[in-house]
This record gives sequence, C-alpha cells and structure tokens, in this order.
Amino acid sequence: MKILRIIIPGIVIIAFLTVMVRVSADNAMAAYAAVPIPVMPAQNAAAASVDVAEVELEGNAVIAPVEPFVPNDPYLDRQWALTHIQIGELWRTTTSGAGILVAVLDTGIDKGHEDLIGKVVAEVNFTDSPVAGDLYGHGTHIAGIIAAYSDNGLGVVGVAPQSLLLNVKVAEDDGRCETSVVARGIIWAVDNGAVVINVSIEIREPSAELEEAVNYAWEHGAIVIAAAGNEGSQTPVYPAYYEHCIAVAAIEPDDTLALLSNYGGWVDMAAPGFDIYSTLPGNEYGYKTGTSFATAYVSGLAAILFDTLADANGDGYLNDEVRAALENGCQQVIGFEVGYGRIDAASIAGSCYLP
Ligand SMILES: [Ca+2]
Ligand SMILES: [Ca+2]
Ligand SMILES: [Ca+2]
Repeated sequence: MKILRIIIPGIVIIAFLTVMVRVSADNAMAAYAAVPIPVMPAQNAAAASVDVAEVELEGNAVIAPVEPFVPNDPYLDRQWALTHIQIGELWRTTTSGAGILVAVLDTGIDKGHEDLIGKVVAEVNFTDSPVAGDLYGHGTHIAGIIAAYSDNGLGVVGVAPQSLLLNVKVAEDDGRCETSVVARGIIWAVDNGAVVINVSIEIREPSAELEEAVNYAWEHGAIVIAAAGNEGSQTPVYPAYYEHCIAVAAIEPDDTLALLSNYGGWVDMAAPGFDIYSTLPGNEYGYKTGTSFATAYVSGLAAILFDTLADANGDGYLNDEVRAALENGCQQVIGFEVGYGRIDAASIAGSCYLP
C-alpha cells in the first residue's frame, strides 16, 4: 500500500494522494490581485478584432459588436484557469465534449451535487468504503473541473460541460490508495466505455500491473491522464511516467511552475493547478492546489477533442489524434522544463481542423 501524506505547517491540509492544499479566500484573492485576469479576455479580444476588420471593410459603418459567449454561472469569475488556457476558443467551435465518457479514478464523486447532477452514468467502488460517493472532497472537485454544467446559473463551468462521467472509486475515504486497485480501476473504466481516464493519483514505486493497465487503455483507444506529483522534484511518479500516460504538471496564473509541482523531461505538459475553484460534496465549492487539478484540465480538453477530431490515420481510434493535438497545441513555457509546455485551447483550435 502506498500512502502519501504531506503536512505543510500553517496551511489547512486535506492530505492525499497528490497533495491538496486548501487556501483561504483571502489568499486566493491576493493571488488574483497580483495577476488580474478578466473574464474571457480571449473571446473579447477576438470579438474586438472582428469588429475592426468589419469596420474597415464597410467604410467605417457602425457595426453592432459581436457578443462573446459568457456563461451565466456565478463563480465563473473565480475560474482564472479557463481564461488562462483560452478555453473559449474551443467552446466556440465544438460541442464541448457531448456524450464523451470521462472516468474519474479518485475518492468518489458526489453525483447529487447541483452542478453535476445527471453527469455520473455509472459508478463502481473498489474500496472498503460503504459508499461510492465522495466523503473526502477530492474526486468531486476533479469532476467539476472536467464536466460541471455550463450556463445553468449555478456554480462553476467545466472544461467540457457536455461530457459525462464514470465514478471509479479507487481511493479510500481517508485518501489512501492501493496500486493494484488503481490498475483494476483503469481496466474497468476502459471496459465501461471511458475514452479519457483521469488519474489524479501519484504512486512512488513502479508497478508492472499498473503499466499494463495503462497500455490496455491505450490499445483500446483510451488515454490515461495522470498527475505528475507534488514533490517539487524531477523524480518520476506512476502511472504518470509511463509512455502511454500523459503526465501533467501544475502552473500558477503567471505561467510559472507551482512550487509543489514535479517537472522534468518525463512530464508531458503543464496546466493550471493553483487556487483552482470547483465543486465539493454537499453543493459546496472551494479552492484547491496541486497537480491533481491540473490533470483535470487536460482531461477536459481531451474530452472536447474526442468529440471533435477525426480518425486521421484510420486505425479505428482517436486517442492518437487527441494526444497529438494536445501536444502540438501546447505553448512554450519559460523557466522550467516540461515536455511540450502549457496547454492552450487557442493553439489547439489553430492547429487542428475543427469542424
Ligand atoms: Ca455550472
Ligand atoms: Ca508519460
Ligand atoms: Ca487514429
């Protein structure tokens, strides 16, 4: 059994697989004050440039401004990460992951949460817990980042608001987790139709059983996306390290590496993982920090791409095209090493044919 428990003095810890640090609202607001990020600037900028072009074409005629789509969810302005990865560029051109099945291997999901209700189409409990739901508050947060409803006047907005979830409970109610259970969870997810498998879990020791499960997913057209780990080092963790798994590091709003995030050439890409606002059990919401949450952003993007891309090489699966689109759509980062860089929806939209 692999147990990871890190205590940072002075901060409320919800110790876990990958460390979750719950920051106070004041800290969160301080972070925003340091890097002010308006809601959906990319969409506004795009709309503004269209206006200018049309004005020039039509001889300074007065053109009504193009209204960017801004969902009505009340906490959207706390979700700096969505603006940062320019997700609006993909929301405008795709159906946002409609019907794509994303498996969340975690502490369970509160499937009755107001912003997730109806999202969990199947669930399984591999743990000793009497319930498949989330008594710990990690899996529900991941689920909201990926799939929370958009424009429903409630809560937050998921990266792929039309995607659906498999609740694969592999971590106990105190956050502990066994390697072989994670491996079994991956196989269950594949066999039950998931094409994106979010594993916000880090295991310190390699495991042949775990690597075989990751390979099984890849060979069946799915992608495992996993946290790069929260030790602030280059030391690999699993399953992230495996070839057919996308390893995700965490960045802060200024595109620097989050202090706790692992990094290095073995890490495939980086995504927002600092002061991430999402759903918590019992119709609650809150901030969390760590590579767990960065992983969920990549999973959301993958869900959109599974819904959007074509099987260009005709091998019968989309996971190879989706992975290539994620990698090719990364923006370079400066100051730390992470394989392809930081995920960016605008770059993906620009480099893929999106019908
Ligand atoms: Ca919502
Ligand atoms: Ca990898
Ligand atoms: Ca293919």
